[in-house]
Amino acid sequence: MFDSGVGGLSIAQCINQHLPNENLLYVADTLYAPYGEKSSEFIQQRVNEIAQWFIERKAKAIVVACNTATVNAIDQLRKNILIPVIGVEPAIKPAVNLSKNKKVAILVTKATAQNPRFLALVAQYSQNSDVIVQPCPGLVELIEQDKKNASECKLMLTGYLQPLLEKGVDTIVLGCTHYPLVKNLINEICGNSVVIMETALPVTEQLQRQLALHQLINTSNNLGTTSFYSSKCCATQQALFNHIWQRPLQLNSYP
Ligand code: DGN
Repeated sequence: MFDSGVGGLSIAQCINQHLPNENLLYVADTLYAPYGEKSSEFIQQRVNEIAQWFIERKAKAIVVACNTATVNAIDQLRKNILIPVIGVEPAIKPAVNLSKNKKVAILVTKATAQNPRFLALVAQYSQNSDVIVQPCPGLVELIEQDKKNASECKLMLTGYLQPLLEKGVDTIVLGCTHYPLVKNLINEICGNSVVIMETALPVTEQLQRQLALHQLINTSNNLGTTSFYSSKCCATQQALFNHIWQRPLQLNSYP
């Protein structure tokens, strides 16, 4: 599985919990982060390169643990490789179903907000509901700099969330895998009356279904390993990974 940075770790934790026997390889493409500010062509090139690296390591499935990479590159990736590819898609449908006043917001990166595939998905659910797309430029960068508890992060998030609260939004979808890492802050700003929706569990369940369908589930009782890689492997990255994973790990250099 991979992300442009540490965002996908929010999904890795869930996969580890539900599929503890599988071996996970996690790549953070931090050297090229944030993907949210890059062109579609550039993202596709990065995704192809990382997928190739996984295939060389005999991966049996790939999780694109990044909304930006999913909307920009998953279709071409699925055409090019034979193993199952699981992407992340914001939980708009469950959010619209859950919302009492049918006012839903989706927090995304700039690249996702401009992507036609994503906008088509939004349009699909906008008929009977008010679905507001809120890009959050700068937020991924702060999380990557380990500043999720800093006052500037709260200030930035308040700036993005306040207008949504004023519009009466009662359900917010986290449409970027980095954003669950600041979920506590989002909850604090929005209060208990707003429901926050993540995608880690649906992605994990989809991976589980795909592995079962292709008879790829590891049925041994041995606990799997998780290996972490970054295209910008350095002491700061190591500290960031340790902080988010909440226990010491060994960060390796990608490729
Ligand atoms: N974690 C990525 C996502 O889900 O879109 C965001 C990455 C980025 O590079 N902006």
